[in-house]
Amino acid sequence: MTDLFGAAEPAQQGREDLAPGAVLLRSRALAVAGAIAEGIAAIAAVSPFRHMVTRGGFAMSVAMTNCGRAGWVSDRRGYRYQATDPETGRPWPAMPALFRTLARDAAAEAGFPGFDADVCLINRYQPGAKMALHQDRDEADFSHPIVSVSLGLAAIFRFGGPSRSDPARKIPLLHGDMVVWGGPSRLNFHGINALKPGEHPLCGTARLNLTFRTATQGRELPAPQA
Ligand code: MD6
Ligand code: FE
Repeated sequence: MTDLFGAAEPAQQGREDLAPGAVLLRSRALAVAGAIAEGIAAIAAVSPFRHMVTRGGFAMSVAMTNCGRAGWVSDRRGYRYQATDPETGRPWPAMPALFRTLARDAAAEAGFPGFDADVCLINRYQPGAKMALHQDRDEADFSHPIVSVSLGLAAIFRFGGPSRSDPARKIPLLHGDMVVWGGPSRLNFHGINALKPGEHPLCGTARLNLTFRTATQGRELPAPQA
């Protein structure tokens, strides 16, 4: 971004506590944003972005893929983690070492040492795409946090409490921002407002979001169904 005089505007840095256990790390992933985008492109070349359907049969506006030991999937049978990509019938692409290390280091900074992600869900938003208020509760063990990375266009993140009706804060998530949340905030409701159109030098018309989870530890994955 440039100001009136053409000088580069420094990206915001630093740490903000959003709630007990929930920490916003501004620009934490900025230095490796290009490498992450390359990693996503390589993953999507194997397991392409797709619009999954909900149990009710509606296509989600956000396009998704995964990497890691398992992937989050949704279809008419509901939500779950699955070791294979239902589109390809093959295992999800491996999680790049850079992804795992970034998630582990950010989690440690936020007060969750030893975070070892086995799943990375990758969300791609185009203008108008949104994520309804939800809880992340398909993981095996809520003692682990979730770590998120945002790239590309900015979006408004709504962060509420443990009940759907709790008031939600609105927080803009910008290119390179990370959020770590766990502990008392682990099951808080959250969502993303409809993406506004724009153009980003690295990501074009899109916003990308990665969420790292320890989803499968200590649990057998359901056998893939035909
Ligand atoms: C998004 N993120 O930012 C959607 N969930 O596009 C999430 O739903 C999310 O950012 C759990 C923890 C962090 C997140
Ligand atoms: Fe979520």
